Amino acid sequence: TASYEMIKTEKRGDKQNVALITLNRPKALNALCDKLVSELSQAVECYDKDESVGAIIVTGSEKAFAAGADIKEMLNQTYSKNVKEGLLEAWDKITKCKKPVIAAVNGYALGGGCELAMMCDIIYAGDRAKFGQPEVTIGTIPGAGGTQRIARSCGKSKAMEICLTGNQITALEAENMGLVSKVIPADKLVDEAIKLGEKIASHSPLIIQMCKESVNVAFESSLQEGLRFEKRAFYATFATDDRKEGMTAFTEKRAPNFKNN
Ligand code: CO8
Repeated sequence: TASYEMIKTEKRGDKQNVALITLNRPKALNALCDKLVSELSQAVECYDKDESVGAIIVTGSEKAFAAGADIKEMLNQTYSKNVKEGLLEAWDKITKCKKPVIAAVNGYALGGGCELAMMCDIIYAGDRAKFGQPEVTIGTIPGAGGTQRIARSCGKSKAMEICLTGNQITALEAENMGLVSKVIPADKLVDEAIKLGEKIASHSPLIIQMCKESVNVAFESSLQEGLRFEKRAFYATFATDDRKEGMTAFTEKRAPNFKNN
């Protein structure tokens, strides 16, 4: 197993089928420097390939999920270097994961930290979590999806207000606007996220992958195109053993035994 400096990785849950990745750069409130992001995307990629893992959780500390991209690292960056080197390009890798990724957010999720949470499939928030896109306060704008993903999940007015003011919003506000699916007492957050991961992992990983892919199409296409994609994927589940097993188990009044096939 890889050894990491800025993240911790472990398998959790009764069946050890939920991967837990903990961002661990406490001195900088998990600011997402190159090394942290590269370790994170490496861990995600690794668990994506690990057949024993059915869901992946990304979390931080009680104080900070992540306080953004590393401002000190970006300080002397130039436009031409950004273009030539593709500043912070590695971030996108996390969105390529085929398995469900759950963000368990305690404390600050600001700037790139908020964007990282939004790259995940589901966000659970601790009750004292704070979300925001403060880039404008330091003379730049969100660059890892903030302006786009908030607009899509919460609409124009909320996206504009969050991105143009840089104000932080509470976990409850984030839940009310649909950014977060559940708010949980801070000390229970990771356990609840693991339970969610276990629930997801109890289904056929193959079918879960198809389902995740289908939901994601909703953000990238017209309704008609999305519905067409969904229908094709739904039909395709009938080419799997797990679809047969799931429906057979239902009619036989027993639990399904999925084989990931
Ligand atoms: N980058 C680097 N270091 C940071 C960052 C950061 N984003 N955030 C905190 N730190 C460091 C501080 O510098 C400090 O270090 P030191 O002790 O060496 O001075 C340490 O973490 C602790 O921070 P504070 O003392 O500030 O802690 P407080 O509890 O007083 O405040 C805050 C907490 C409110 C979170 C505060 O730290 C803060 O405002 N941080 C910056 C938040 C921010 O502006 N984030 C946005 C950054 S820009 C961005 O994310 C752009 C994303 C673009 C991605 C593009 C991808 C393609």
